[in-house]
Amino acid sequence: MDRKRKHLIRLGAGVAAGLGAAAIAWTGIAANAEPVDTKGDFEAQIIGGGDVAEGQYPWLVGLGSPGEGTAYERQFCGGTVIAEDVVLTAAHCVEESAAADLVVFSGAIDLESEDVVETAVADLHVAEDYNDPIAMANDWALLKLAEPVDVEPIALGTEVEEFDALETAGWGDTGEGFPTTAQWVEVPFVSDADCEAAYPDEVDAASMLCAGDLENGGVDSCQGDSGGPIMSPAGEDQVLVGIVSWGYGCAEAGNPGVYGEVAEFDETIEAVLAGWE
Ligand code: 4AZ
Repeated sequence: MDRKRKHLIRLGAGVAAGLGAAAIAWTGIAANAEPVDTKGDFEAQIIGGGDVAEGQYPWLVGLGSPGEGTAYERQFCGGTVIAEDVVLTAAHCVEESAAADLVVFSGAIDLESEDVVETAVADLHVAEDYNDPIAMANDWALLKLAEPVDVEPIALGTEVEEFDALETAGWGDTGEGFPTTAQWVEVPFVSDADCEAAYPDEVDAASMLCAGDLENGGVDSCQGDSGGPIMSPAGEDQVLVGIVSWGYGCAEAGNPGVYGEVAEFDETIEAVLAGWE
């Protein structure tokens, strides 16, 4: 429970001010705090998933605070390695931070493992149009690392596409607390029209995409997964399609997860990267 409080404080302090829909996301799972169990076989993980295998998503990293304690104790968001010394995360994870307030954890899916590599952040770029035209629009930020990490980067999605299902992963709330080993889950793709119907006036379809089981709930990203990846399905080359951003509760039927849509800002990201070279 301590850990949950820590996350709420950390994220709440950064972003609570006046963000309407988004603020509701940080209240945790469902209002009743019961796991959503519509199929009778619910196993709480990310929400509804399972352990990430070592090497499954090499680019998945944790974002945390520098200082004492294990990576597990300091992690508060996810991130994705998109170049050997660049991590893409959510603007709402870092907008109140300076680079010196941030570290990146790579190299192990278990944040209590001795193999975790901690890397300092040298520079930070928050999307200039974050929260424009509406709250949580363009929810992305880039971290320039103080040194490269030994991690395979993932390519950015460059085309706005429809999918059947996507995969998301992170160390966020499973419904039964925060796991030390990253979790992943397959989430059905939700069309812009269905997402706008779920969250009237709160979806910027240009910079957000949605995923979740609208009918049944049960699978989702959740608090602590923010900033981490949502990816096209495994098999061929995976692509980073989105960034965990917000939602009402987690894994509730009718309330899909909302993600920053990478294909909308991939060119702006490339321009920032070019400026950092
Ligand atoms: C959060 O608070 C959060 N169900 C992340 C994802 C979702 C909700 C909340 C989507 O970081």
